[in-house]
Amino acid sequence: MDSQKLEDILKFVAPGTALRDGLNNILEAGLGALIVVGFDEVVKKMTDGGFFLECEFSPEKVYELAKMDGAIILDDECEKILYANIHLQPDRRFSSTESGTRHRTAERTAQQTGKLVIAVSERRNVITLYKDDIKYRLKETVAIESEASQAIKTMERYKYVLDRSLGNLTILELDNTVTMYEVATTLQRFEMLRRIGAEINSYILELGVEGRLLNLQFQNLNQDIEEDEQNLIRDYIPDSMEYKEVKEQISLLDDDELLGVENFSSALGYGKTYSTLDKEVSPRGYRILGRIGKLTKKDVEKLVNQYNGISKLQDAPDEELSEMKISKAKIKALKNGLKRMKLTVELE
Ligand code: 3AT
Ligand code: 3AT
Ligand code: MN
Repeated sequence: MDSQKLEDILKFVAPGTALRDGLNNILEAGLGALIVVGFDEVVKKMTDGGFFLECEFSPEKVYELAKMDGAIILDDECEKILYANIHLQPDRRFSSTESGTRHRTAERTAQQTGKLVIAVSERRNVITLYKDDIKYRLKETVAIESEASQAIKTMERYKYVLDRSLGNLTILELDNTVTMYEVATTLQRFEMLRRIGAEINSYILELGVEGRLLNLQFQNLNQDIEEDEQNLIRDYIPDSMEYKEVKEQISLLDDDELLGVENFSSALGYGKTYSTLDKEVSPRGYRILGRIGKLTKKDVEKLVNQYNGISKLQDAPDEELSEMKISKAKIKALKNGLKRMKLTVELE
C-alpha cells in the first residue's frame, strides 16, 4: 500500500477537521452516509437523481443531509457541499468485496474516480475510507491512543539501547579500537528506532488535534536522531558509496533481516561475513566533532579532511590547528570537548 497516500488521507479526515466533526455527528446519531470528496466528469457520469446544492460545507449541514438516502458529493477541498441524495452507479468492472450496497458502491466509486470516498455504516457504526485500491477503516481515538502509548514505550526502550550503543562507540572511537560489529549494531538500533517512529507518526496523523501530547513525546525521543545517524554513516562509509544508497539498502530490509547485524555492515558497503564484523575500522570524525557545539559544519569538514580520523586529531598541536584558520576559542572547545568525552567515558 502507498503509505504516503494513506497518510494524506488520514490527515484529511483527522480529528479537528470540519469533515471529521461531520462524520462523528453522523456516527453518533446512528446514521449512515456515503460521501464522495471531489467532483469531475468521471464522477458526474455515474450520478443519477439527487439535487444540486453548492453550499458551504459545515459539520451540521452534512449531518442533516445524511438523514436522506443516497450519496453526498463534496468539492475536492471539502469546502462546499455540491450534491445530496445522489444515486451512484459505478461501473461493475470494478470489483468489490463488500456486502452492503453502500459499501460496495463506495469501493467501486473510489476505484473508478480516484476520489476519496467515505462510507459511514449505519448498522456497524464504523467509518471506512476508500481511495483507488486503498481501503482503511478508521479506528476509535481511544484504541489508537492505547496502541500509540505502547509504541511510545517501545520507542523509549529502543532509544535507551541506542544511547548506550552510541556511548560505547564514542569510547572505542577515542581509543581507536572500533570494529565493524559496533558500527553495524549501532546502525541497526537507529533503524529500529526509525521504524517504530514511523509507526507512531502515522498514529499522530490519524489522531489529528488529539495527538498533540503524543507528538511532543515523539519529537522529544526523535531529537537529533537523523543527524546522528547521518554522521555515523559518513564516518564509516567507503568513498565509493553515497549516504543515500546506504539508507536505501537499510530501508529495504524486512523484519527478519533487521535482526541480522551482518545486513547492516553489508548495507554500509562492507561484507556480510563474520570476519567483516571483526574488521577494525576508524571513524572520519563527523559524529564526535558534530557534538562539539562551537564547531560549524565547515570547521568539521576542514578537520575531517585534514586529519581523517579522531585519533590523530586528539594529538594535534594547537599551532597546527591555528594554521588551519580555526580560532583559539574553537580549538579550546574542541580540545576540552574531546577530553570531556573521554573523561565521562572513563568514569562510567
Ligand atoms: P425506502 O422508501 O427508504 O425503503 P428507497 O427507495 O428510499 O426506499 P434506499 O435508498 O433507502 O431506497 O435503499 C433501501 C435499501 O434498498 C438499501 C439497499 O439494501 C436496497 N437497495 C437499494 N438500491 C439497491 C440496488 N440497486 N440493488 C440492491 N439493493 C438495493
Ligand atoms: P450499512 O452498513 O447498512 O450502513 P450497507 O453497505 O449495508 O450499509 P445498504 O445496502 O444497507 O448498505 O444501503 C444503505 C444505504 O446506502 C441506502 C442508500 O441510502 C445508500 N446507498 C446504497 N447504495 C447506494 C448507491 N449506489 N448510491 C447512493 N447511495 C446508496
Ligand atoms: Mn445495510
